[in-house]
Amino acid sequence: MRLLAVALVLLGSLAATTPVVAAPAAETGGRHEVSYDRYSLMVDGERVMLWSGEFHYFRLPSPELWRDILEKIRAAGFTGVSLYFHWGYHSPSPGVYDFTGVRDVDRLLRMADELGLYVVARPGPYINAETSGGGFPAWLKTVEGRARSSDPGYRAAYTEWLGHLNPIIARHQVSRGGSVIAYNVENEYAVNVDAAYMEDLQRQARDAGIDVPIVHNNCCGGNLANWSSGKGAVQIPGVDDYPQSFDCHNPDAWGPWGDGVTRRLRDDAPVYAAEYQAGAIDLNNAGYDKCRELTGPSYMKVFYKNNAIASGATMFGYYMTFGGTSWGWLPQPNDVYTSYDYGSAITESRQLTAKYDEFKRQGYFMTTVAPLTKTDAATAPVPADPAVLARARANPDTGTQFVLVRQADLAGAADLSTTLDWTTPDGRYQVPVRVNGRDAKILVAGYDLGGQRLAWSSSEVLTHVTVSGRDVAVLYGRDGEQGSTVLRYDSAPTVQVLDGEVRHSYEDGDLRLDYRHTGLARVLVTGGGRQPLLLMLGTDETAARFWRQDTSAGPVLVRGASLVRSAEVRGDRLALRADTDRASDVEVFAPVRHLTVGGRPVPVRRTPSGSLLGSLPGPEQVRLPALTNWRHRAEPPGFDESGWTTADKTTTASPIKPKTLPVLYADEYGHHNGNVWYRGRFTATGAEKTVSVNAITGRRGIYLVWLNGRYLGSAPGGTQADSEPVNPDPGRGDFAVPEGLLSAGQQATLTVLVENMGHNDDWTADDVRHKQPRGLFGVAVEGSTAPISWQIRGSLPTDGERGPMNTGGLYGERAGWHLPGDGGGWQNTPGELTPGVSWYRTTFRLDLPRGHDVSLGLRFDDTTDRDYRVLVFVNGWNMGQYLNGVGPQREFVLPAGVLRDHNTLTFAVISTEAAQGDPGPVSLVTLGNHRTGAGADREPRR
Ligand code: IPT
Repeated sequence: MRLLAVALVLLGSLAATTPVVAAPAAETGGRHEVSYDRYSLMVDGERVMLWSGEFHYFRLPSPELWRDILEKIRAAGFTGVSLYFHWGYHSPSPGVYDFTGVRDVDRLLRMADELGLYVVARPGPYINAETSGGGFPAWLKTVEGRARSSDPGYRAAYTEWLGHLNPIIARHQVSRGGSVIAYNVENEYAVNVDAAYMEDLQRQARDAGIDVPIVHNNCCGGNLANWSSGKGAVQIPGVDDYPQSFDCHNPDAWGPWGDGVTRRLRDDAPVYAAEYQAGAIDLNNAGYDKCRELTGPSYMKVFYKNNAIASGATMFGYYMTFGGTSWGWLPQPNDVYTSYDYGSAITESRQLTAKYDEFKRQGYFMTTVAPLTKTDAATAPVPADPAVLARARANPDTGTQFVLVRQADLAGAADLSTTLDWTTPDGRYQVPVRVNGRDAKILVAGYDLGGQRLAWSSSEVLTHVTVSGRDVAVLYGRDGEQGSTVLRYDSAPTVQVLDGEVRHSYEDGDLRLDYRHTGLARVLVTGGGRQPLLLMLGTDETAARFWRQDTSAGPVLVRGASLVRSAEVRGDRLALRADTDRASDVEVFAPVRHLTVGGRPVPVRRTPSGSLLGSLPGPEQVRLPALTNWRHRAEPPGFDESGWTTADKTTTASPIKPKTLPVLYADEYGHHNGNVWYRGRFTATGAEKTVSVNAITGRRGIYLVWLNGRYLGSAPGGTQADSEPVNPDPGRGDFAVPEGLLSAGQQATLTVLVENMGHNDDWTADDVRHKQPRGLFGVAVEGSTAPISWQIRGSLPTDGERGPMNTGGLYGERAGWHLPGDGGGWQNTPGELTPGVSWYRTTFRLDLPRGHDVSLGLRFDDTTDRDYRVLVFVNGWNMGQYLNGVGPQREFVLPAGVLRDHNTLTFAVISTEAAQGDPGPVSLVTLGNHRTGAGADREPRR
């Protein structure tokens, strides 16, 4: 009986830890085995804390800057990135796929490999992500069969996509020497679920050689399908959690959507916080700074730490870590506008924020303290004050304990101080703790910190490294708060306080340090039967000035610089690639005697701390040109050119049928992005009274109407974002026919310009939402029964290197007016705003300091009373749409790569009215300026 039980337990644990991949040993060159159990993922049997940040390559059309973002993510202590892949971004039309240039995801995965960042690959086919169609190509709207199901029409379509993408992902798996450690099928597939479809996605992945664990991000808890068991189940089901919701107008909110504790969904797999809120979409036009406040450091402290200890999760994906730009026609218009900054830790202009610092504090801890990768819930020490809540986990092998302290009332605002009666692995202690409102701490006890034994500390651990046989550790606490740390020694060690005020005492093997957190205190402990320890005791701020980087000689610490991208030990020299946004000290804790930064030697001296200290120059000033010499050109409203397509379809795959025939949905005629021109001809009777138009554009879209060349007016387009009830009369506009404009028997020409702001997503997996049309939905001329014969002219399928989502169907776009190169026809006379489309352009030269990373934006400063909108083209790249007087966005980030030394800036301006003057004033602005080591020699990690 007993034997059997033991055997079963063994079997159970074997099954759970059996590698998912059994790479033959002979072939392993750079290959590694990925496995997992209920605690964590493992690579070659070693536990991994997958602390990853979400990044969307498609929101940064500049591959060289992908590396910048990935380096910033890694430098914050993340061990991984979570990457959506966007089907529609790669596929202009059925059967056509492009993985080159800004769509070169092989290059993206290569970068992650080189940087040693694990990747959770998330290829959809559906991704949501507030992008047009939720990542579906718009041509899918014309495919029969319900999307996100096993319907054959849809299956054929996504089989194409996965057929292209899966092999790319497969060759970058950890099991093949790359860094893809998990594969995410579908996205929050929780309603209208179809298990056969989930199975097929997994089968296709396996058939393509995907052998890493398959995961899913389950939505919203509750009783929705979560794919943890039964048909279609995945190996590691995760949970998406957005406890702060998305109301950025209310940045003081505190968990309106719950306490964000990630549920365990399977006993044999790690707890996976697949998408954990790290910012917010700006649903209600509050501006992203407010979203950054809503999800700021206090929220991160309380919710992230609470979750880590309450759930024991070891797999995390923070959504978003860098949001980026929904350039071109990438936005899903019902939720977002051009900027997808997301209030994230790294801004849209690639700047590091206070949230980045908090990520770093938590990330360094999570990824330094290895016992965190295997913990069970444990009995927590009892705080003397019940208003303080303690929660604990412990590592069953090392005994190390992790105690979360926060206020029992999650929203509590008092400043509480109390004592924990804490039975640690090293004895029972009365540990003083303080938890202010909206703060939380994870305290550690019984931890082998390098060569030291940390009995407990009321300060938090940032990180520690061992340099030349000496431990260097950084602990921190809130500025002004008391802290105590107890370390164990065989005999009384020698304690030297090098900096700050730290009291120390030794009794029964315990070295106790007491101090107030302020600045950066330094204590050197030698003797006592252990290797030396340099202990630095900082505040949130001073702790965040440290950078930890791995080198071939082990991890090193750097203090100072605004970013340390990488570090390499070469003989007795440390080579850093680092940035500065001001002149600053640089201090390194590394087994070296010399320092170079960005390839240049930096004079250093040895400090009493045993570190090397030098100084780094700040950046030079940036001078930007004024934008002058604008030229102008009117777009012909297309009343009489030829080459239009006849629009005469009478059926559509969309479940939403048009109000009048023919079907005028732009997608039916292959025009999937941007503006579309329509021309309808009919024989007039002279009795026409009103032209009634229905057009669907998505939120904030408009359409303009002309009759026989006379401008009749404009109206907001419909959105139809909701599935139920379907609005029968979307985007309705009634335009009076001017007296005498039409005469009996003569041909009348109705011209309509309809904006397509992007496609609905398919969150509800029911087609009613995502197959909602764009373009004209119905047209009726009151007082006439004459048939209207329609023609349409819209976007070309793709704009070469800029891809399928860059360019719409304006006349000027089709003619290439948005592209660099003059082409003739531009006038020096300033343009007035006239109803319809007019084009403006200028050129400018940038002379930015070399060796600097300057982030630039374009700023609109007009008053908001005139009704116009601007498509911003930089060297042909559509960097977004400025809506004068609508929404909060006035600045558009222009990434290097799109920007060059010589630039052509072109505006397509759509105005609904005649108004004085052009869209002025517009200027270039500096959004960040760093002297950078980005371009210095890099050395691949693996
Ligand atoms: C979750 C999606 O998975 C993700 O793609 C993105 O849309 C995110 O939300 C919001 O930015 S959906 C969840 C909020 C129900």
